[in-house]
Amino acid sequence: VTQSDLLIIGGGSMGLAAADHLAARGVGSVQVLDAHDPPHDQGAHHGETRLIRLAYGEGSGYVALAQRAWAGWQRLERESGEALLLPTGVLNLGPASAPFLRQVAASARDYALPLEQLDGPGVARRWPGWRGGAAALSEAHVGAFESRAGVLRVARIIACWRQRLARSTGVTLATGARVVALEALPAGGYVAHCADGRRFGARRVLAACGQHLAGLLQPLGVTLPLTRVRKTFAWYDADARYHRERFPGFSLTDDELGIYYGFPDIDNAGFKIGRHDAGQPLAAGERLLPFGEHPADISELAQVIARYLPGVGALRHGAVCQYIRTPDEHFLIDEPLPGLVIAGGFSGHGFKFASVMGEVLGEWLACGKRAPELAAFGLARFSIPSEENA
Ligand code: PYC
Repeated sequence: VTQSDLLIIGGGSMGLAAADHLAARGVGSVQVLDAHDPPHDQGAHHGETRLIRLAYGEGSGYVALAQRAWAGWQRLERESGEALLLPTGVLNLGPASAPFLRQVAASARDYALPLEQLDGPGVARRWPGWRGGAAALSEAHVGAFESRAGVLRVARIIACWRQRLARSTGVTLATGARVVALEALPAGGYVAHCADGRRFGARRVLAACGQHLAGLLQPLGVTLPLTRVRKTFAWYDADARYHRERFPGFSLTDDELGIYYGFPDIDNAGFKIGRHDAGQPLAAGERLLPFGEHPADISELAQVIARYLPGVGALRHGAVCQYIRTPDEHFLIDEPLPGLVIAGGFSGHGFKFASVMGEVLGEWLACGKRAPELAAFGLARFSIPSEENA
C-alpha cells in the first residue's frame, strides 16, 4: 500500500483545486488519484468555458463563496501569469416572475453587488445579439446584468493546476488510477483499491469523484442521493454582435423552452449554448450517447436560437457532459464517516466555486474543520434513513 498523509480521490476541478491549495500550504504528503489524465472529458471540467456569477440565482447562501471564488481566480491569474477569467459580465434573462431572476436581484441587494435591471426591449437595444419583440424579449422580460461576472477558461485552469502540482514536492498525482473500492480500516484511516491492483492509504480522505462518489460510499453504509443526467452543449457560427467584447455570458429562462446558459464567441471558437434544466437521466455506469444521437440535442438549442438570437448561424459542433444532481440541486459536502470528506452533487453549477472549494475542502481534509459556509450542504438535509433504521 502506498501510504500518504492525505488522499484525494478524483483529480477533477474540486480535487485538483484542493491539491493545489494543500501544495501551497505545505501539509506533508498528499496523493491524488484520477481514473484518467486531467484535463479530460469524463468528468465535469471539459467544454472550455464556465460562467462565474456572484448575484446568485440559486440562493444568497452562495454569494460569499462566489466572492471568495472570484478573488481566488484572480490570485491564480496573478500567480500563474495566465488569463483565466474573462470579465465579460453575465446577463440573466427571463420573465420578471421567474424565481431565478427574483433571487438574482435579492442576492445582489443582500450583498450590495452591482446589478443593472433592464426590460426586454432595453436588452435588445444594448446588446443587438438579443432579439426584442412580443415573441422574443418583451416588456414582460427582465435582463439583470452583472458586470462583475464573466467566463472562466476551464482547460487553462486545469492545465495551470497540473503545472503547479508538477512543481510541488508534497503532492503526487496518479493517473489511470480508477478507484473501485474504499476500505475503512478498523483502527482508522482508509485504503483505496484501484482497478489495476494499486492500493493507496491515508488517515484522511477527500472523495470528489463525481459520478463515482455514490457507488464508492454505498458499501461503507453511506447512501448519497445523487443522480446522473446527460447534458449537451454546442458551438455555432455567429456574427460580430457575439464577440466577447460586445456580448456577455448569459442565463436565459423561457417558460416554454426551458433554462439555458451561454457564452460569447471567444477566440473564434463560436457562440456556445447549452441547456441547464431537463437532460436524460442515466443509470450508474451507463454510457453517454454522443452529441446528436438524442432527438432533442439539436432541436432544443435550435428553438432558442430561432426565438432569441438573430445573428447565430450554423451549428459547428456539440459535446455531451453529465450533471451529478442532488434532489434540491444544492451541493453535497460533508464528512459522513470520520476522516472521510465528500464533495459532490454540484448539479451543474459548481465549477465557478472550485478556487474557494480548494481552500475550504483542503482545510477540512488537513485539519478536520468544516468552514461555516459549508454548513448548508450537509447530507442530513435529505434525512435518508440509515441502513439500520431502514
Ligand atoms: O452555473 O452558470 C452556471 C452554469 C452554466 C452552465 C451550467 N451552469
